[in-house]
Amino acid sequence: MSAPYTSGAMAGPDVDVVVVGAGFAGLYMLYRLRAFGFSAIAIEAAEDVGGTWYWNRYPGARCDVPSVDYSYSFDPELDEEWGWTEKFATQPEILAYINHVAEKHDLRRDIRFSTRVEAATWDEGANLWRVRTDSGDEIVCRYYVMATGCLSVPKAPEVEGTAEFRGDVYFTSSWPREGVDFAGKRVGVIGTGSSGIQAIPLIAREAEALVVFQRTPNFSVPARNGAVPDYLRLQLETRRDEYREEARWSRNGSPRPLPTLRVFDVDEGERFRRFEAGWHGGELSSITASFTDLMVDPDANDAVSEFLRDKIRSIVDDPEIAEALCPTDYPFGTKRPCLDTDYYATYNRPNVRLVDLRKTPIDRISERGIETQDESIDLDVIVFATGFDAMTGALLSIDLAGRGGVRLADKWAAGPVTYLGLATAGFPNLFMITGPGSPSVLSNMLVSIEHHVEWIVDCLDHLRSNGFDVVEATPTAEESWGQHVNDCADLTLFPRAASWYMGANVPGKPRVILPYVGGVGPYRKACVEVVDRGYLGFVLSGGGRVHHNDGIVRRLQPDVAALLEAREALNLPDVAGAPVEVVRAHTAALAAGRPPGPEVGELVDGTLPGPAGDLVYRLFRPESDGPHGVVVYFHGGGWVVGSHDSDDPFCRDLCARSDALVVSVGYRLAPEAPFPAAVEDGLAAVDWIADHARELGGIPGALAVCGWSAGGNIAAVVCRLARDAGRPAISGQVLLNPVTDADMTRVGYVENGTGFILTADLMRSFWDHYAPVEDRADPRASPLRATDLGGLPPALVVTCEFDPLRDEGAAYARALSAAGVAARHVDCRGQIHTSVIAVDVIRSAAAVRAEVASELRGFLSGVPTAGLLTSG
Ligand code: N01
Repeated sequence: MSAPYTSGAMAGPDVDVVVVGAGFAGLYMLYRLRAFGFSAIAIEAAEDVGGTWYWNRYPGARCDVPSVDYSYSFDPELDEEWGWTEKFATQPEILAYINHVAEKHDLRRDIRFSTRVEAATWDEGANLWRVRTDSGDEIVCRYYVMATGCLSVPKAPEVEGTAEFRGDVYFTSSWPREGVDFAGKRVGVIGTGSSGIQAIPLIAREAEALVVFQRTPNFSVPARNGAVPDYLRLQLETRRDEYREEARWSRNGSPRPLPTLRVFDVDEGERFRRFEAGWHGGELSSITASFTDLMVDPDANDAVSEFLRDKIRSIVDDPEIAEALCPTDYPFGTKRPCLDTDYYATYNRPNVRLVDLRKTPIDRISERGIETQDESIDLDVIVFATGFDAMTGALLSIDLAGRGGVRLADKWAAGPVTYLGLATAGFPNLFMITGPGSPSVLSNMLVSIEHHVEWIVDCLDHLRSNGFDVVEATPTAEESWGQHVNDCADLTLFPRAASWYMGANVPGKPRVILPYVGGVGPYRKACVEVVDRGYLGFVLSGGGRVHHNDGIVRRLQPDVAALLEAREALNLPDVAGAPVEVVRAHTAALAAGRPPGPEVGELVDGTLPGPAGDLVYRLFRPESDGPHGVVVYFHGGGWVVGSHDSDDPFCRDLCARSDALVVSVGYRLAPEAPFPAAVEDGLAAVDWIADHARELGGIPGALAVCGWSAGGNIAAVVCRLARDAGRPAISGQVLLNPVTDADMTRVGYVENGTGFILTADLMRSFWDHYAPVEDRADPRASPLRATDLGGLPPALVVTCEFDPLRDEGAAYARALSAAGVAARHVDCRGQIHTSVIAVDVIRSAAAVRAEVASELRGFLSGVPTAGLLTSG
């Protein structure tokens, strides 16, 4: 071990870095620290290396990520000298591999085995960590790294009476080294997660009788284990470096082709064929990645869940047992699915019995066995496969005190708060490997471990070379990262399950999403960006200097970011300033591929008289019986592009959600029909629709207007014109990202003028087509310039954070309020100009779509919820 480096602190540390844990993470951490000239000690509770693979020795224990992927990539020689005997290696083989690595790199000499870290305290005066072990030692270090694993602290079994049982009790999470002989024994297994599902078939083969106590059935797919298949072996043999690099940027840490189709893009036959291929694929990703939307769309998930339930029914002979084994109360994939060998078929054995704890819960364990509400089951052995206090258990099992003596357990009382899953504010120089808020358990752990180790050591190296010795995440950075982690999860079905991913398996544990669901590649990109932007979100200090680089690395909603990235990859032409035909053709081409939006009761196209000829409209009728309130809708497109059907998906969505008749009006477009043609058409349309409400199926008098972008401008202006004309009566206005002013110098334009689809240049060209400069101050063009906004219908104004029009929309909401109009303003965090209308593309805007619909319902029923000027 080299001597600790110091940068002027008074009393030096014993060692640069203390690493807790000597599993895959701790070992690589030691190796890497040494390679960079840092002194380090690893402290490990077990007698030897291996971490989770040291303890989890139960029969059937294997990794269910192919071992070719679930192996270190940092040392290319390892791939040459170590040959995996199976696609999914057994626990002994994985442990042998870990031992091989420890020996090859002489890592044991810096590990204190059979020692447990009990507490660690940040010494603010010295800028050092004081780490206390169960042997009474204190080790003083500059940096402190928790390589403690995500699934290393078993959760309490929560079954009364275990101590009274006269037979043997085992936990899959800490299996005896010498193994267990089940021959001639009556065995009970509690738990059917990955551990149970791996152990049950093997115990069944040995035991005289096996009773499985199942609380929640799990989805499992055949592992089809065997020799390492060519498709994996050849990757390492022929293109190792590329393959390893692809893993680092992949979705889950194992590079596989990504799907492009959604479940309902294909017919039933093709759907079945793809699910079937997934079932036979022999990897979890074969099924989870059979379509793009399994983890986001409940209907898509239902389809695969039912397919898998049918598989269970086809394997298990007894229909009642099969049904009990079928998961029904959570979406597939939201509780960790398993790969198995003969799991379901095991229930066809005469010596195996399933007890469904949902029907007959366990009362207690007695000296003879397990007592359920219905019976006493005599047993010789009880195996607990009941899982772990995942992701936070190990971190909180150590008494950690940071700045000001604040305890990590107190800081995390409502759930873990981290920056990138690597650091947490108030705990300087503390790093977590694969901590909560990083992809960790949703990824191939080896890829995530290597990523974190390398990031941390690079960070320490950066500090050292720049004369710093303290690094700490800022509260803003970690709060916004937490927001991003939740935003990602909220786009998926994960929050719907009572899973350990959500902390739900441990009584009293806060229910929050623990891993980052946004994917390994996108996560790595964020980490790279943080470094490239000068350790954004961190304070670096030392040698009398402080580098305070507060900031937020991910502000866009994840689906918005993905959309923008996809557009960038398409290298679309910039149409700002192009001839209108080009802009129209471009817009129509982009619209052609979008999802259609929900089903509605009926679509009717018609015409209505406008001031200069007929105007085309499209009516969207709800499925429910009418008559309905009426919403007159004005499409967007800068007064230049679009038509009565150009916002079809949004109109359908609005109709379905609000249960209102939506009439989308095609008004005249500029430059052929410049200002004020569009607003004149708008007023005429509203007037005609109000007069013909009954024929259209509407409720006379129940009429609101809604418009997006330039359509929002028309809706706003029409309300004023109607007020002045004394007709028609409009009961509410919903203005979505409205154009309200020709002034393009507001901050929104400066901040969001490029890169977010609607650009400042495009908006400028729209204004140039629509209205000559001298007309733009006219309140019929710029309603914000009106001095008489009183007496207008109640309003909901929606703006988006990354929209050039954001500030003029907000200003209009304020102006309405100031004029005494009941106006509510909702600003959508992380959204762009097109988000609200991008139905089924920007799912994160579904909440605001629901809010719009609910506001319209209120307007139409005469009970507006508008009243306060608020930001949401
Ligand atoms: O634990 P689990 P695990 N009474 O939490 C049940 C990884 N891993 O050790 O769902 C009755 O998944 C509990 O029921 P419920 C992998 O990431 C990987 O199996 O809470 N039952 C559940 O059925 C995995 O997800 C590999 O209702 C009780 C089971 O016990 C993670 O580790 C292998 C109960 C616990 O399942 C954890 O897996 C093994 C009670 N009081 C593990 N308490 C591979 O790579 C809990 N249960 C293959």
